[in-house]
Amino acid sequence: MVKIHINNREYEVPEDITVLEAAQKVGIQIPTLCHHPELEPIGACRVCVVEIEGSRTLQPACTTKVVDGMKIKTYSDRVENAVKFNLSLIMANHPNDCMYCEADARCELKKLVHKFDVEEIFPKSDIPDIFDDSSPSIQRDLSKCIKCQRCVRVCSEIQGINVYSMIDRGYHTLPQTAFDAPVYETDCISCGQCSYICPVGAIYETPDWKKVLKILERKEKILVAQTAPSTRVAIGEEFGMEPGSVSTGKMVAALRRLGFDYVFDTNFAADLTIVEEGTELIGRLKEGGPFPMFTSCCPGWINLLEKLYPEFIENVSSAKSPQQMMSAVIKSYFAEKIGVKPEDIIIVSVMPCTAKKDEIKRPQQKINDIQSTDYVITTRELAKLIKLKEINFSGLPDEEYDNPLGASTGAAILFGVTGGVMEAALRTAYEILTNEKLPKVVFEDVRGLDGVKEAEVDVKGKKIKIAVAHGMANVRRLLDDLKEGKRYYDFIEIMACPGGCIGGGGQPKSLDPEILRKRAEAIYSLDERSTIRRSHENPYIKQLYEEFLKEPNSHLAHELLHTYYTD
Ligand code: HC0
Ligand code: SF4
Repeated sequence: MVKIHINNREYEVPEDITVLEAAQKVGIQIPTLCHHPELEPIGACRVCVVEIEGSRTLQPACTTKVVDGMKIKTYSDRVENAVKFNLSLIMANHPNDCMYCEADARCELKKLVHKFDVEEIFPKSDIPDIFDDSSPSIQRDLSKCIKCQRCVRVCSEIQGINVYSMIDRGYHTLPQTAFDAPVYETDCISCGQCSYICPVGAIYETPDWKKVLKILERKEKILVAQTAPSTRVAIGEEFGMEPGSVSTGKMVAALRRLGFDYVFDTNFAADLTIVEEGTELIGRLKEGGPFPMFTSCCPGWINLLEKLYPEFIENVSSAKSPQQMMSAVIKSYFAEKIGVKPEDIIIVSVMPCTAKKDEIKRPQQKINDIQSTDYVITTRELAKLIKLKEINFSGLPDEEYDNPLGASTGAAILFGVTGGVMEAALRTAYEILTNEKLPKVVFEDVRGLDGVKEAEVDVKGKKIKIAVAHGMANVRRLLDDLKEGKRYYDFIEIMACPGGCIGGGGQPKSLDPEILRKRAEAIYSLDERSTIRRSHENPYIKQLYEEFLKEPNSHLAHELLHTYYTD
């Protein structure tokens, strides 16, 4: 520990942390822009400058380490003037079109400009005119870019993809793709982490909320919504609720107020996925491979597979993702039940993920030439629609999903967090393989936020080696080891985003370093509170097989619920 003074008060803080971290620990806020708790600090924006006794110049708090006896001032006329000056330099290259900006009230620059009452000292200059709408998942409007480099860093440090680098120097510098290629033509996997971390409106999810608003207002067809597992533990943050709050019932009520005729739960299809994918795993265990078998539900991972690791294509489960299984079931089984044609139904899914916008366009997932899911909006986009329609989210009653596609188990909710698909699959596979009840449903080894987790599961004497990886940089290290024969597993779960879907690129933005842990805890509490915790025990899944699909991996199940990948 070291003793330091901040604003004339003495504090004891751990050594080897930065001035910014020390200030945050003792409850003193220092403004930041380029800083993000998940990324290496670079001190680029100079908005976090502080006075340090003995130093002639102001120092960036994010890159300056504390030393014993250090005397720091986070607030003084000199600091305030410097922050204002640095913000007005940023404003000189930034348009004032906030009315049209996708960043909305989430814009970190706007908040600081208001807070510091920044005036425009410099005339506007050099605002680049680069707009990229090549991707179904993300759009880039570089006129808004403030050169914080968060997108560059998250794509390389956390995702290991390296789509962007800073091109040109000084005020002309911009995060660009190699040869200025449209982002969709690069190695981009559509994970949207760059849109999640962008402090302004320079990168954002492709705004499908506009199309959804139109179809809600026209109301020409039967409108069906489905909501992904992890949306319910995050959407409340958009309405000022504590991180980790569970708002399932309010989200369902809000979707009804918006005008959806039916609100179904993607969790139902997560249970269905477990039955289909678990059957596939059992088949491979009996027939001897191919191993490792990989999960297939994360579309960011499938993009990585097809673009950069095609040698593993035959290892990936053929099961479609729950989103796509759900829409296939809605436009077949459910359409039949209510006596309408599939083309009379519009399905909007609410996902924490931008890659899901890309997934629905996969040509091999069309059924009878019809796209299964019509639109995907992110958790952030749903919140925007709720705000636009002036629905009082926190005041809504808790409502239930519609049935038969609204009921799910504790296993299904686990899909929203890293390790959850594995845990859910093991609960079912173990019981089918052994014909015995699992002694304990919780698999601690696959829980937690470590980048790669591994375990050995004993299924009546047969040892199954499993691994779980999330955050693409971790995933790539694992895949590279597999390629070189350094590791062996039977079954591997992969999620592109840090933490799994709870950390998806379309989730509410947060600078809270604990955010993933809080959302994960909410997911585990939902599993604990469930009366049924094994996917194959979901009574509506049993009914779906009895009435329609007949049995897992049946011919019809293959037609509707399975797919293939291409390189
Ligand atoms: Fe996920 Fe999913 S769990 S990918 O993270 O499998 O997006 O939450 O909806 O499809 O169920 C995202 C979340 C889903 C799907 C499910 C899977
Ligand atoms: Fe990189 Fe993901 Fe952004 Fe694509 S969407 S540029 S892979 S962070």
